[in-house]
Amino acid sequence: MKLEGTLQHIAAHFSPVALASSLSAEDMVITDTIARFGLPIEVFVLDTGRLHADTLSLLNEIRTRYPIAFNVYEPDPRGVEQYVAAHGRDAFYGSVELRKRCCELRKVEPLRRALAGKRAWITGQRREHAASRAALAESEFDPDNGLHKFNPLAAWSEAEVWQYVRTHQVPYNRLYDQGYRSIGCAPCTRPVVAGEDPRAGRWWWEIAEHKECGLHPRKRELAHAG
Ligand code: ADX
Ligand code: SF4
Repeated sequence: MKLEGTLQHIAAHFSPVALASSLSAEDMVITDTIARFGLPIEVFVLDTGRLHADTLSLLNEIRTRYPIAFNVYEPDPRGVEQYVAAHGRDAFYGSVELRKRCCELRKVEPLRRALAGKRAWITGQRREHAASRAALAESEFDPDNGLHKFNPLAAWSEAEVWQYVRTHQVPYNRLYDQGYRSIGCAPCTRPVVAGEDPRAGRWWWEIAEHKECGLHPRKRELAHAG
């Protein structure tokens, strides 16, 4: 089924439903389809307070380009204040535990607020992104947040994403032109070199098996955390 058909089906059967957008090229493809077909799917962005300036300027750009509401969720300022006072703003470089606490504070808790009252959510994850996503389903139940989760681009290749971006002249994050292939928070993302996994630039100082932020926990990771 074409992307618009899949999204139409999701909107018809799982409303209220929302797209979680990190403004990645994948999320922009889904956003563009939602806007072109006028689909009743909300789009929200988790502004962690540590996003790149290019990501924030893309958010401004798409607000004028697309006639849809972009809801922005921010972390609880008191939680951030406490973390920074106790550990330092960039304490995530110090240990996996402090990195996960930062992600919990700046992404996972705001995600819970964004998903409150929803029947389903949509992400731009793809199987090719990383080994931890190789078995990603297009439709799954998200037991952590207690609702359905759709990954409509699960089977798409990177080339297909960029083909769509070019065909529909979709605005994209300029960091991709500088060698980034997966974009998260500024201090935790760097460009990758040819032959590296697309997400190798995320939390590059950690070993691969820790590299999920908690928005999309995998069984292997849950077992690890236990
Ligand atoms: S993650 O490890 O940060 O979750 P990635 O950057 O590969 O992974 O993003 C995968 C999907 O998670 C995105 O397509 C989007 O649906 C969601 N996502 C990630 N970061 C954000 C964010 N800051 N705001 C909203 N959604 C996000
Ligand atoms: Fe914090 Fe880095 Fe996680 Fe962003 S990606 S929430 S800065 S640890």
